[in-house]
Amino acid sequence: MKTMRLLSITVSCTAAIVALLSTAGTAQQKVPFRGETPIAPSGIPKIPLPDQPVVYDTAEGQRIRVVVHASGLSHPWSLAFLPDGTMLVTERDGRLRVIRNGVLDPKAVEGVPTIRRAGLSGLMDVVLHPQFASNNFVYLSYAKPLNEKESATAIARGKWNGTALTEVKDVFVAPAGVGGGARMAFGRDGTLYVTTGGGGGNGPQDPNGLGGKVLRLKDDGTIPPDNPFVGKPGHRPEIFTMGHRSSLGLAVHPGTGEVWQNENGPNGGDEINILKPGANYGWPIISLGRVYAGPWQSPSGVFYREGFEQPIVYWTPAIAVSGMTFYTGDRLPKWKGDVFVGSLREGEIPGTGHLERILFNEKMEELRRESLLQPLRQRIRDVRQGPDGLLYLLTDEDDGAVLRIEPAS
Ligand SMILES: [Ca+2]
Repeated sequence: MKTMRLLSITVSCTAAIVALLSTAGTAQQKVPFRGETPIAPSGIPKIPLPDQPVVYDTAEGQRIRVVVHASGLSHPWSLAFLPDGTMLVTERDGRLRVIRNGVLDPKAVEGVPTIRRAGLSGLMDVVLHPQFASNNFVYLSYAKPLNEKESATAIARGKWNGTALTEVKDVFVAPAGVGGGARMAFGRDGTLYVTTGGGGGNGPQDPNGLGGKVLRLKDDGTIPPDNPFVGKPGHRPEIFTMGHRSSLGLAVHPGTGEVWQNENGPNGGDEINILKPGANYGWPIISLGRVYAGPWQSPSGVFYREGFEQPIVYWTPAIAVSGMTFYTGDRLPKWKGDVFVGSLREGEIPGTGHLERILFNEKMEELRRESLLQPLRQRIRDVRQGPDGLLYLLTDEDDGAVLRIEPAS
């Protein structure tokens, strides 16, 4: 009798839960889509950057002051510091700009190749040769128009003469159609690492194509003989790692010399990876995120498969990772050794870009993660350490700026 009553209570409870779930199911908000992607909501308005420095308390007790170092840039993408402290900044539309002592030169640098602006790519990264002091080489990554319709990721190298780039030539041009974010970094051995976007489809898993890869080149654009796939049939010898979606950050660990890369998932599944020669990082077979329309990217929610590397850090929801740097300076001592990553927007919501700080232990396992500068509501495209030991950020906006983070006390 008692059992019967218990059973009947269980049955009615179950019925109630089922009823509740189905009500909840029909009560979800319907949001507008463009194709397979929900249209981003616009409820958080843009706000101008403050005209006075802003002071923030942060988690480790590192009190900071955020200063607008320079403004008037159009969608700045990357920056590089010359030995004398002069800053070179790329603008996505194809201009290279100079900032001296916080003053933006109104004239763009001459010598930049013709780029094609498409989607979010155009003129992208700027890096100096490791021996810049003696050879003055500056490298630019960009979307190169090949003909009226086609373009490809290219790397141009020129000589900085103090005001302009001279003797500019392409040292590398990818096959037509290879595009996306082209971040560059020189490794300790003097080789140049370059990211390529994965595009749609299975390209990142194709060892005979250059989309969705990290490439490793010599400083003249030729192929280092010790690249992992040199001499392997059906494999492009430029490839260092594969299985990447949309890489926007690349930085060399100051202690180990390993190359760290970050990439964007779609709706979640942003990653930081440590690159190992010849390794496969999984896209689009495995991912820790969802596709924009909702389902998991990995079939049946399989997040791990033999033969694929897993990230050391991941984000779900996505923060739209961008530029990345290790902080090694003394001016912000409580942040020494931490990784900083720019965020363009969080959780698919515009107006939520910020800077993330990640604290690791000695084994490079994550201990803490902090979101910084959210009140500014800026898309943070890049973050770099200046020769003065301060952090410099780029905001990816129509009226883009260089922000400086300095100690507040
Ligand atoms: Ca991955």
